[in-house]
Amino acid sequence: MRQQTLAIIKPDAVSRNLIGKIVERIEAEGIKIVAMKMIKMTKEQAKGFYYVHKEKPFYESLTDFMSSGPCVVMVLEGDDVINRYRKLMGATDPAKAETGTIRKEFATDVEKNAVHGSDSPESAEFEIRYFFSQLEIIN
Ligand code: DAT
Ligand code: MG
Repeated sequence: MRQQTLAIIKPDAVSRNLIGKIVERIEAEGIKIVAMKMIKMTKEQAKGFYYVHKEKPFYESLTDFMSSGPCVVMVLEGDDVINRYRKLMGATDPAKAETGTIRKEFATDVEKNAVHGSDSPESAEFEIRYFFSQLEIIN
């Protein structure tokens, strides 16, 4: 089933000049990038994006990190792309991520974990709309 998902190259990966390497991994998987831009979130914008985690102990630290520098946000498209991209990213904690995944290769720790990907069709819809207008997505 053709789907879209929201992907983010997080500030740790952007600051370490890993944009190209991560984009290469996505394209090598046969996943299409249908929207892409660089942004720097404010603390409030990061809190809005991660509102589902607002009760978590790491919410403050996570939203400080996500607003600490530029990110690359992308809309990815393909068959079953939500699960396929989650698999390509690897586990949230890079210490537990499988060999060959983006997080295993590029993430520093459970917070500075290089990339984000939506985890369901509902979150993908919310997250894509959070960053992109319809005009910015190629169809
Ligand atoms: P994912 O990004 O794999 O979907 P998540 O939705 O559970 O993971 O958490 C969102 C982000 O919050 C995650 O990418 C990094 C941070 N995070 C998650 N668990 C954490 C923890 N135990 N300590 C610190 N940061 C954490
Ligand atoms: Mg998540």
